[in-house]
Amino acid sequence: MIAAPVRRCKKVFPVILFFATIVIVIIWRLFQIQIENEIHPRHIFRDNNQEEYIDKNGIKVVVGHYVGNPVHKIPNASYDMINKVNFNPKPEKGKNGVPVIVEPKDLLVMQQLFQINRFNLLASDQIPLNRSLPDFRRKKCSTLYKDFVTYPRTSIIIVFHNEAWSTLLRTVWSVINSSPKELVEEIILVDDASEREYLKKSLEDYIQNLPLKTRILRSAERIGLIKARLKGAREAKGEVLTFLDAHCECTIGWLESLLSVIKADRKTVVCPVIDIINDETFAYVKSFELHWGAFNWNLQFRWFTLGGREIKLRKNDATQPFNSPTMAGGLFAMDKKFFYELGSYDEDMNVWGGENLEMSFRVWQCGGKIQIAPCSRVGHVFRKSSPYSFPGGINKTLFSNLARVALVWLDDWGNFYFKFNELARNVKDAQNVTARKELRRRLQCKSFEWYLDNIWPQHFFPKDDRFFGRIRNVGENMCLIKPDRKVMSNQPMGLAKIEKCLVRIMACSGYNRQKWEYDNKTKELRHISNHKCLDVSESKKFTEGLVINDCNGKKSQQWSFDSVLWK
Ligand SMILES: [Mn+2]
Repeated sequence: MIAAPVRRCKKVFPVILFFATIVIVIIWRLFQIQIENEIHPRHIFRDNNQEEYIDKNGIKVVVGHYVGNPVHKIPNASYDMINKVNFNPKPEKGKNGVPVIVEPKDLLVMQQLFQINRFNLLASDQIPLNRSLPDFRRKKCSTLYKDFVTYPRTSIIIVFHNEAWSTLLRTVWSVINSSPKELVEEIILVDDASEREYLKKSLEDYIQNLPLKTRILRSAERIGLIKARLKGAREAKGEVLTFLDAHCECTIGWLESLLSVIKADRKTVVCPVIDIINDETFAYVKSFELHWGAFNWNLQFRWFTLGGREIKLRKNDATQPFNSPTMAGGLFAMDKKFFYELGSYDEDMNVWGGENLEMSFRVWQCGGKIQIAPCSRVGHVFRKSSPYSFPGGINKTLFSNLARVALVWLDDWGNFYFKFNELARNVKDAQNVTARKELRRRLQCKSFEWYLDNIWPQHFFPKDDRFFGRIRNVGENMCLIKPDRKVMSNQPMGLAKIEKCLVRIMACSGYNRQKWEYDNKTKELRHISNHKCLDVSESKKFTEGLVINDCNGKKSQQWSFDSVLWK
């Protein structure tokens, strides 16, 4: 009598087990997707005359520039308002990086003050200069660098222009609090013609009594970030130059980790992982780790998911520094002699913009390396909008800088860039790059083709033996268009479309499931694994009318490849 239920149970059990497994797999997958979304935020370029890249959380991705709004451009701000220091710290505010919550009665003042620096100045002014911060490093990081006293000493160079008192000095105090004093030769503040009263004598007096030797270099005229950094570098006594933005907070271990890389190889330029200081709450937020710096073919700096080789290396030891094709440019350390051997900065570049790419290409092509040290974490206030004044006009200045990068370092791909970027093309002939080309020749730097093939082979780039152009549907006379949406790896993903034929630059990944073969005779585009043909959907109301069908030889399945000269 007992046998029957047991038998039934025996039958049912595998079924239950099967469904349970499926449920577990689904949950695990959803969890993974969530993690992936966390570490691969989407980056969007703001093109309303901004020079900033912002991810889907509204976080600024580019660092290395500073605020500089003249009084008359700040709405409702009086001279007194912007020149007054309202720093009034309360011990508990912002402790351990927690967000500051502003009381309702202060909201109006908060909004007013926000305009000055485009971050929550009221919140910043409530946080002590030496607040504690979370340690987001991997556990192993704290066991490394025991021999730090043998590392080269550094000068820390911070360029500022009209920076707020509390953010500037919290940057300085975070250096003091989180760096071994044996490693800091000095802190150099370079004032790029600030107008604020409190940044004059008061600042001078304040820095006299700091535990680390700190001095200020002043520029009477606005010289821009590049020339201001050069001014700081010239005066620096340390063996290593470490550049920081003026609204950063360094965390424990940040400096040892950077300097150990330079000790091991003086030709490596090393960057910290850049965490996020929220511009509204001043919360210290952990940022993604699995990104490296790169660029797109408009020569805009971008973060991309790490290359496969780097991911594999990180599986063995996630505390090891990893290569990065380019750097964001705001925060990095570099051997001082190497900085000059390699031609410091292009002094004919103005203000800022493109100098990080110029230096990145130069470093890689001329025998150095760029790395990110994951045990070094520095927070940076990312703003949603920049009140940045751009002497000389953004278009002329930024695109002249980028044209210089392309002319000196990009070889054939420089022509590719100019072909698709009119603003840079317009200012190209006005550039005299003789001295920089001579530098490249003297240093016997490698070609840009070498850089593309070796440093960032995952990137899409045209080459003489590769097709570059439009893929046109013969039946419809429309072209295959990449999806606009970018998810996960910052590469286009989603439904492809057919649209009117324009030249577009396409990116691709290289996975097998994305591979198609083209039949020159039948003009069919066949999928490698399922052998079906790319076809245009019959209902043409559907703008995203691409389907795959059994191959039938109809015109809607015929595609022609129209080459476009890329250089
Ligand atoms: Mn900044």
